[in-house]
Amino acid sequence: MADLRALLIVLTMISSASGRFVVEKNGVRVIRPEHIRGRHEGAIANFGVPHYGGTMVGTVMYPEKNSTACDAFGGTPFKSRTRRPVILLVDRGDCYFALKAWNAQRAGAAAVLVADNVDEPLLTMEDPEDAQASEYIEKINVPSVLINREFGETLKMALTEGTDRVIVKLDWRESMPHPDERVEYEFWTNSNDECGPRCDEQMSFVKNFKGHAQLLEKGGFTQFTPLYITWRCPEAFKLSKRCKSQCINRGRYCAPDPEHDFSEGYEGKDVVIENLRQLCVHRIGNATGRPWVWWDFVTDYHARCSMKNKSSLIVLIDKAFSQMAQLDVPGLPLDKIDKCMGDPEAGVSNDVLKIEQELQLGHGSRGDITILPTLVINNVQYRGKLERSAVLKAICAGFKESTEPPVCLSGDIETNECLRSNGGCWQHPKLNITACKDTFRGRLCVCPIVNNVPYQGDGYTSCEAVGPGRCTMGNGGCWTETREQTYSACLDSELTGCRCPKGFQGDGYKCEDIDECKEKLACNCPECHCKNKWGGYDCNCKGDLLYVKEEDACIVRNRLRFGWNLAILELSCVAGAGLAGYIFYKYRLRSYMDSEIMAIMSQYMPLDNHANEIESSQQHSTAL
Ligand SMILES: *[C@@H]1O[C@H](CO)[C@@H](O)[C@H](O)[C@H]1NC(C)=O
Ligand SMILES: *[C@@H]1O[C@H](CO)[C@@H](O)[C@H](O)[C@H]1NC(C)=O
Ligand SMILES: *[C@@H]1O[C@H](CO)[C@@H](O)[C@H](O)[C@H]1NC(C)=O
Ligand SMILES: CC(=O)N[C@H]1CO[C@H](CO)[C@@H](O)[C@@H]1O
Repeated sequence: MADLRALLIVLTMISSASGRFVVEKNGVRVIRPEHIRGRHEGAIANFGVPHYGGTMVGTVMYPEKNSTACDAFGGTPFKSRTRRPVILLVDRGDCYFALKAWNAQRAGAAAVLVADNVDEPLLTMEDPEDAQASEYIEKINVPSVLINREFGETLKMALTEGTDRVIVKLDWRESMPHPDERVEYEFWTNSNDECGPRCDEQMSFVKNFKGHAQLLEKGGFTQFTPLYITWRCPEAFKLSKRCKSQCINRGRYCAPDPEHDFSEGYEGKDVVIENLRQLCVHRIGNATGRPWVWWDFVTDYHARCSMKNKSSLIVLIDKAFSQMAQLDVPGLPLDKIDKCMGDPEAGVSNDVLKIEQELQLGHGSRGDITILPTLVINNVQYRGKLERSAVLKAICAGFKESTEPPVCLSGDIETNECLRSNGGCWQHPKLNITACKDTFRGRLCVCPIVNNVPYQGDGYTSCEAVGPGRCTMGNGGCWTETREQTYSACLDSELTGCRCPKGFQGDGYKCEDIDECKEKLACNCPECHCKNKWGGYDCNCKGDLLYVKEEDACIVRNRLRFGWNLAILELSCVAGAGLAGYIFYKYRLRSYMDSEIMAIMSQYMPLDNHANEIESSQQHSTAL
């Protein structure tokens, strides 16, 4: 990105002489092999997309040839056998850092580790200011991390030993502070839009991010502040032509001439004035409870009068501004904005710009602002490309967990990592079911729950439906086949696993018909004739014999008929005996009852004729 220190034309920066620059870091933890386990640090590159708030576990690979990754590898030679993402380790040197990342990404890497080639503290890998490079820089989507030489050597050593895979976990969860439910962020920018690819990138970011920024601001989720860098004219040059053309308020607030040519087009002081105007729009908007008008104003301003149009004049800008203010940002009090801007020719300091210059100096963990544009989120400088979804991801990572606004959980900032080789995650071979989950914290490989049926597994190489209903989900991953009949290796009565049904053999994921005849499992008798069929067998007996499956033998049909007769005879005997028993029982019961009743009756009356008395007593009791 534009190094402001290099752009100086007599102007001096407000920052301290050393230009305290903070190297933003992420964790790199070695998980395997055992003997080099441990936590290290890496410096986040200022290109690509760091997975702020997330982690990535991957297999480390190191190119055998061209280990500096300065030449395209050709094809995608780096594929992990385990489907885990590949983290490509490359050496520093010979070409731009960004080119290494680009070559690695094209070769199939999901992240890049650049090993330093000298012993020194970690530094931030910048993208080059190079028209050719800008073509691929914007296409870099993988995160890049610089690690120190010693750690690089350790990894390479472990790789050459080759006994175990080298697995590391890149961790950006602590790279972005996330203390509470509001994110404060600042955008250090410049109204100058004539600095080549950098300015184009900046402008397209503002345009593309506007929607999200306003949504977050209106919902009270964020507090956004645009900030503008200004320079100071050294005392000795205050009256020089250079300072007069680049500064306002008598050398107090300056900006380098956009074309580096004082006789042509825009002058530095035009840039400062436009910066001031944009600042005042934010200040006044903020004071009236609508800080988001800044986004409208800046995009409108850019659409209507680009500094690229050399024939535009300040007058035109002013005109466009008033039009804009009336049409698109209704109610923005112009007089207040004029008052805020003050008189650029005055020999006194401007309240707004004075504060800006003070803020330019680093405070706390943030460090000085020395590159433009710079985004500062929760007082930490953002690293990575200035692109809508990458930035939104970083902002979302700045919320205390589970307080993220809905926009962070929407598909809008999905990393789309699942679109590329399914993010290295498990995928159902037939159904549209995947373990890849896109989130703003990066893609996760987690076994899904589909139609209330949970899948279990490592998410990378395997997921299996478990529990009731699992057989409805692609037959629980088990074998099934239909010919004349359907057979399945998924049993609803079991919560996991597959088992080949009777008549088949295999592991349950693949089942094959058992040839019962050949294996001599059935139909073994000398008179038997065996014929295998899918899922079973047919067995016939020679001549008039009949096959009895239970006994696996052939028997004479007559014997069977005789058997039947015997059975019928037996049955009728049993039935006859039963009937006789019943009659006998009935008779006994009746006589017993009669004698009982008579015994009771005789206690109340003298009985002459037993039979008659019973009859009358029965009538009597009926009448009662
Ligand atoms: C914007 O307004 C809020 C409160 O309304 C205030 O805390 C904040 O400092 C203001 N920002 C600027 C840049 O003036
Ligand atoms: C540049 O500004 C002039 C004057 O307003 C205008 O006529 C012209 O269309 C502009 N050109 C571009 C490319 O915007
Ligand atoms: C697969 O499922 C996802 C969501 O569940 C859906 O968006 C996508 O269109 C499906 N793809 C196919 C090929 O059915
Ligand atoms: C810079 C460099 O070493 N390039 C080499 C990359 O690998 C190919 C062969 O695979 C060589 O031909 C290049 O010289």
